[in-house]
Amino acid sequence: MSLGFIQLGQCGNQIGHALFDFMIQETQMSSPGAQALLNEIFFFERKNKQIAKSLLIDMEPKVVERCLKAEYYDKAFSLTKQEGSGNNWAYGFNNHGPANKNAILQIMDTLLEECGYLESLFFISSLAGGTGSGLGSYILELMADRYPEIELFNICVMPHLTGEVILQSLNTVLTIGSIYQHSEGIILLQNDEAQALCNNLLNLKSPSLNDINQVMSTNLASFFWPCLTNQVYSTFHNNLQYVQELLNITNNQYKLLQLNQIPQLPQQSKAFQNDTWSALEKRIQQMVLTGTKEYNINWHKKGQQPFKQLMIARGNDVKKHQFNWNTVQDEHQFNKNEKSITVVHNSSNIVESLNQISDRANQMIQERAYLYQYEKFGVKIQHFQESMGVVEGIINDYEQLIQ
Ligand SMILES: Nc1nc2c(ncn2[C@@H]2O[C@H](COP(=O)(O)OP(=O)(O)OP(=O)(O)O)[C@@H](O)[C@H]2O)c(=O)[nH]1
Ligand SMILES: [Mg+2]
Repeated sequence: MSLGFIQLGQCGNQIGHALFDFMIQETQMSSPGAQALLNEIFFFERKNKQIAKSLLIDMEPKVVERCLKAEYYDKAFSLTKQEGSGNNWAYGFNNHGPANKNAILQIMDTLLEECGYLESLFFISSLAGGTGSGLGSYILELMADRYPEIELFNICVMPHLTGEVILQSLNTVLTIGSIYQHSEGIILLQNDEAQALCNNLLNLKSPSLNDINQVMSTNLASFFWPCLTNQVYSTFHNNLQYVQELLNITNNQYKLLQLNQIPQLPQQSKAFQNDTWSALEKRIQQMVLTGTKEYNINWHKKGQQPFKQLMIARGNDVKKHQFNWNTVQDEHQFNKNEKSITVVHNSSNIVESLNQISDRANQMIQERAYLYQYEKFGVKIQHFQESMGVVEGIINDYEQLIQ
């Protein structure tokens, strides 16, 4: 098993960096088996050094330079320029894309040569900026065409819905409109949710971007962390077949995935965790069914079964519990939690935030607000209308699932 990443733009690079940092830290508390699997799946070895199978791409140098201070990243797998995309999808896609196409293919070829093969590539970026969203969409298309044998997935950060960047809804619609065709699955992370989680569960009154990234990267790592089936030192096996598992919960029509992990506790409270497996299981299932979070679980609503889901339970005595949903089990106490559960789910409750974004974008398109900034870089009104069509189609498909 071999998984690669492409970290794009400010957000993608910061979250990718936090993810790799977290996984390396977690190895200090894990079995030799998990370490061996982690090294095989996410790193390759060069001269006794572990190097992350990750490309670092941004059109500004600052964030990538900071990432490269970590010893597991290699400068040869990075690409930066001096000018970002100014929160403009069109500039990222139509200018930075073609201008950097050959350089990107070259670093990808070098990565493949060094690590042998990749089963899958995960693109990490925000939906609202210009580089991660626009250049990211361009590279996804390029990879789909050039490396059809690699399964492509996205990890996308949705903007705060209160609106921080004026162009965010337009960029989001253009990105989803573009990547939905080529991506096998899109894991959506929400800035608003991560922030509320910091406020309500981690006692962080005004969380920094770093705190938010910590939450997001830990949640991602709870999916990516290997699960051991075989403890015999020479024959470690991972029973989490990432790509297959994700393909099992998506299809051509339904590709939007959400990630929940419980419990979310401040470090100092972890020693006092006394949840039973059935209590944790009940909580996370109710969260998934009702689209609520650990800090506001709705126990009164019956909720809606997800289209499909994957559950991963980690911790003490996990194999003694009979889970209702099909569950991958691992005895590792992930992130110092005695017990924890992660669910990756494909659910219709995603339409709420999607509707908000699409309404705002629709209004801007109707009023032709800011569209001239995109026209300058080759994205015309028809392109917006097509992307809106894709997004409305997705919303419509998910609404069909609601009973
Ligand atoms: N969670 C999280 N969100 C971020 C981070 N950095 C930026 N964002 C969000 O990402 C969006 C802006 O996108 P960026 O990733 O900064 O943009 P970019 O891809 O670098 O593109 P340009 O700067 O326009 O070239 C906003 O919604 C920010 O809230 C981060 O480190 N973590
Ligand atoms: Mg940027």
